[in-house]
Amino acid sequence: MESRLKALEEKAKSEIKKADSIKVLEKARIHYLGKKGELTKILRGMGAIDAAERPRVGRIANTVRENIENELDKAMDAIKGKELENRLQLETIDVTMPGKEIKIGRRHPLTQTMDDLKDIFISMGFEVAEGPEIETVYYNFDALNAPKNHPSRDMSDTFYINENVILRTQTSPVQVRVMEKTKPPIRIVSLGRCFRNDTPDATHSPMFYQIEGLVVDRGITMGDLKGTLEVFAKHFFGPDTLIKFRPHNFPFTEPSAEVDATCFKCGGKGCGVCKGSGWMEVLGSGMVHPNVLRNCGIDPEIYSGFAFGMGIDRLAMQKYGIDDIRLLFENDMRFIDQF
Ligand code: 2NM
Repeated sequence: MESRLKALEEKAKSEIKKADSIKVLEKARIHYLGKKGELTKILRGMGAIDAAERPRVGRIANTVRENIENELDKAMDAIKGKELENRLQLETIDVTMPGKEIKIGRRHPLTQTMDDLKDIFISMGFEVAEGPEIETVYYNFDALNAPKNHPSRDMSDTFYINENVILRTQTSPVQVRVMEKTKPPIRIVSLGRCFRNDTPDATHSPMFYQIEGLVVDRGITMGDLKGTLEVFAKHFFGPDTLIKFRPHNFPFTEPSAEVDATCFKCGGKGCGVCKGSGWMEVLGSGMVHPNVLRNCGIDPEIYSGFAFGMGIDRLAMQKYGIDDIRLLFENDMRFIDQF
């Protein structure tokens, strides 16, 4: 029995030495020392040997068990150390490697322009009003004093959903809605999408952005209009900007004027942006027509007002030197990333 125990110890030790994983070691532990393992099998034969011999053989058996356990623990430590080393090697981070670029979004040039416009007009005491993009013919045309035969009302110019419902062609219906339910003083700007049945080219898009402003109170004059637009132009295009009024005609204002600003690029000397004239056409404006006030329940004998409107796309194009409106709506990151 003694020799069988010694042989078992040698066999176990050599097997443990060859083990290269924790799993193999666990198997060996069960195989040699487990409840139904090799050592137990040998010890079952204890009954057959001399009672006097038993304590000695028992001690040898214990030593064999301890020796095998020690070998197993040593081997386990070694393998764990090696596995840790391997993992450290595999998971090493090279801090000198260039990092992965995380793309951060930015505001679209139109959004930037709208935020600038809102800041300027809010600083002058205006509030921002909103309204639907799908409008009725009444709010888009009739209430604004547009005659029934006005060319802008034609199917070829405006997107009709049905006889009475259209995609708004300007944001003035928002002003009408505010005037209907607000007693003056009124000071609002409305910004948003508008739609016209235009074939896209460098300067036309069937969907575009407008900002319109409206002030209604007692004693509002063309002087207030001019002062307001001058402050706007200096803030938006630069402090040396001058503006000039040219007579024009709109159904919703009387008198009406188009407004030019000195070219922000050349300051009025004449350049490519202003096509040599020194001036850029920037907006339309006028004194709100008495019929429009009346349509909205405001007495034109007591109140007067001014209004103006401009294309936000055009302003953004002038400011950022963009020569094709379609670029604004293609969502090409190579373009948008430049602003
Ligand atoms: C423009 C030009 C001139 C305008 C008029 C009104 C309203 F509702 F008060 F009648 N809102 N916006 C207006 C006036 C718009 O856009 C070129």
